[in-house]
Amino acid sequence: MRLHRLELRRIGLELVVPFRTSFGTELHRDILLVHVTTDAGDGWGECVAMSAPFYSPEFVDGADLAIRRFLWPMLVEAGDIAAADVATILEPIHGHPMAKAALEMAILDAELRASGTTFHQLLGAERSVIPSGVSVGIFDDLDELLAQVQGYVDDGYARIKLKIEPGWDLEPVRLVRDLIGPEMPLQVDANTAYTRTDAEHLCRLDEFDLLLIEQPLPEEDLLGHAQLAERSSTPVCLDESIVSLQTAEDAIEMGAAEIVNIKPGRVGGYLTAKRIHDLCVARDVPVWCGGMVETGIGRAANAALATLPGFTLPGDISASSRFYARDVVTEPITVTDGTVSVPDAPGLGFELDLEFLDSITTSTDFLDA
Ligand code: SMG
Ligand code: MG
Repeated sequence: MRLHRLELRRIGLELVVPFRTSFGTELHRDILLVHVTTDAGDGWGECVAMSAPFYSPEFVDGADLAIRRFLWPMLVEAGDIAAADVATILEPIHGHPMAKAALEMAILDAELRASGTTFHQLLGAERSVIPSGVSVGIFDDLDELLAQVQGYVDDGYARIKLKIEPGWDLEPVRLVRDLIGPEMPLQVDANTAYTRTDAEHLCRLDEFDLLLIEQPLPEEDLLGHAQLAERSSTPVCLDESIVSLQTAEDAIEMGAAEIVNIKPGRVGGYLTAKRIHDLCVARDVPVWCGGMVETGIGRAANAALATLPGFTLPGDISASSRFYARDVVTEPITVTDGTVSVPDAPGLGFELDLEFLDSITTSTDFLDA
């Protein structure tokens, strides 16, 4: 297809509750949406870069600039392209996977809509529902944490993930395990907050029968994760460290990733995410789909991705209402009996609520091809 125009649209959304992790607190989201118009129709993508570079080096203003200055011009220059070509065309640009992923996503959405195909049909997956997990932030006090967790249990989520950091780990995990009982799947995510010297302390989490511990150490520290994986009976899962197919392969080879969290934005797009899935299946490494506090745009695509057979663990694909009072899509993501239904509309699976979208738009800019 030939690209005609790119719309860069920024929207502002408030979270229903502050979301605190080991690297900061999110209260308000400044989200970049990209909308491509092509000779075959149009499509939308959501950039998962956060406002500030605390989760990864990318941030929303930087992604916006990278798209304007480099990525969009390269795609235009390439002429007649398919979604499957995007990653290769953009390969000369180092980094910026979230910016690249947003563009690939919009082009993929346009391509699928044009052919009347759903994303999960393209993937060839057979499930129509996927298990839904919820990610729970850090709180000032334990009672507040327990009240939130109880609320999510009542909502029917299939698994709970607790954010941890030094000083907020063994005690909250113990109390939540007591609250939810021994059967309910529970996991933790440190977002790189520990160091190798904490290995002995982290092994004390073993008694809580966790599904996994996610990214305890800095993203570059593959060896430290491999050493921890040797010592601890809780499986070590990598999130921030997995930035490409290559890093996934190396981490698995080194024993640093017993489980992989796949986030399409972090690896440069949904098509690379699928390749990482395939690699993990071949290596017998379980995967699950991570979340970046997406709107229903990103969540719809994530739900389709998670229908692939290697996604054997519940993902961070919670209901729209987990973070947002109102979603930008006409059919918000909902959780029923611990599952999310995979959207069935052509394209990535969402329809936008344009009236609402306009009301939360903070800026719009157009780039012609
Ligand atoms: O989208 O449900 C969600 C949030 C899941 O915890 C989540 N994401 O490290 O996995 C992670 C974090 C990254 C974003 S935190 C602002
Ligand atoms: Mg994580």
